Amino acid sequence: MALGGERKAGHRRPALRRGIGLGNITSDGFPELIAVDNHLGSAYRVHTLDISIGLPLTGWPVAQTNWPEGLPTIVDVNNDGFQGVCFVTNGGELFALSGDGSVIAGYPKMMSGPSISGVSAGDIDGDGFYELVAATWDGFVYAWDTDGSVAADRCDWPMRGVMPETLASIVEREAPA
Ligand SMILES: [Ca+2]
Ligand SMILES: [Ca+2]
Ligand SMILES: [Ca+2]
Repeated sequence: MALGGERKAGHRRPALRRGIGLGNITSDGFPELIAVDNHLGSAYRVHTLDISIGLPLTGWPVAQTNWPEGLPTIVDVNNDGFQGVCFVTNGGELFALSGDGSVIAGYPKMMSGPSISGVSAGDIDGDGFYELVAATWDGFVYAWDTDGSVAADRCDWPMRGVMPETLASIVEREAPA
């Protein structure tokens, strides 16, 4: 699997140690794997891998100024029918990227300090729209409204507690030949 880049002596293993997300951010019927990558002393990136062809989507990986941290969450925050890639950074940002790698309008959201929590998505106030939730090192928990409507037939994907190796084996088994 090419996702996550090469491993260099003295560097932490990038990307997959922080977990990966799974979602169809292009709505072509085939899911992408999404991972954040924060090499020490190197580029900070967010990756996608289209598992139908085994290649990154056009426009990816997306470079970041700050370290992307925590697990990415894949959810349609602007209700255009396409899932977006949501993640936090050690610069106190919460980003939402569209399938072409561009930043979705209204993002990033800013927090008071670095965040390594990852992002959770859920309808925490029961209004039928997702909220995004993240926490900071300095002890705050943030929640933002989104325009993404919650529906029974949707399958947004906040990955939690799944070992990357386990998911990789599932994807390998299920991917089209
Ligand atoms: Ca896709
Ligand atoms: Ca969207
Ligand atoms: Ca809500």
